[in-house]
Amino acid sequence: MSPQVMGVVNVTPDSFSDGGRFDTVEAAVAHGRALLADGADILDIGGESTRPGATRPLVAEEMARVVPVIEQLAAEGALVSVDTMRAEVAQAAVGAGAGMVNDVSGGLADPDILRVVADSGVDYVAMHWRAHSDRMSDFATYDGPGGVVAAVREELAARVEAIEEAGVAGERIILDPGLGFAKRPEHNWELLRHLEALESLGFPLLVGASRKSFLGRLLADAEGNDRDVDEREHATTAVSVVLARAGVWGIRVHDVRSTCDALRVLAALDAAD
Ligand code: PMM
Repeated sequence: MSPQVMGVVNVTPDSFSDGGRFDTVEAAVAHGRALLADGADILDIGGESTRPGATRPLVAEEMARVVPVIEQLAAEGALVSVDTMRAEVAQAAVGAGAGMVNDVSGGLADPDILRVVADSGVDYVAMHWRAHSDRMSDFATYDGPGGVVAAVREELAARVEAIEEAGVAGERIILDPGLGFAKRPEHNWELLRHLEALESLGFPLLVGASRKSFLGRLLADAEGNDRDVDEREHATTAVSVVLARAGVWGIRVHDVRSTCDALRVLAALDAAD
């Protein structure tokens, strides 16, 4: 099966890849519609930037950014996910029509979010996470046996236990390795190379590599300057092909069209068997 494509709508002034571009309700809604037209299956609406070093918005600020956008797009029939670590924001988002909570902290930042998810019965993305963005680079150490792959697997398994204990049904859980979150470039590559180790946990996998710094590093120029965030799209599409071939459930991207095109190439190839 072709993976679900999750299109990103960051309603933030400061996200690393698209900060400030869609920070009014009108602009964010228009962007969401454009992503749907490009083939997105899910729209992921976020009001907090998690770029390395980012500081956190106030709860009220985050809520004011995402709720009107979710309300509008959900009313138009879109499957909407809210990208938040906060229970209060998740609650308001679900009230506004979100059918999925995408929590980059997997319930660690605000454990009450699990109760909101359990009570509302929506889908829940639990990403691998160790610390907030202003400190996460201090936690990018994976020295145990099996390195980053074993550590991420084990830490996600522990989150699944806590999430289920909080009353969230197993069939609602989606796991995400959290590329770039407390991870250096080599950690991201290792995870991408060994997704089967995470798939063996028995849950659908969502992966977000789109425009991330490890791609900027990969494509650095001769002087060692990372490739600009706006010029990482071809590499992002290449990763989408890798992810689809690895059998992931979902791919989180900013440019939906290029990934959907790549998935259509793969589907045509498979149909020629
Ligand atoms: N990455 C970002 C934000 N939210 N959510 C999930 N589930 N997985 C990710 O990899 C992820 C995420 C990074 O920020 P961006 O929206 O600016 O790319």
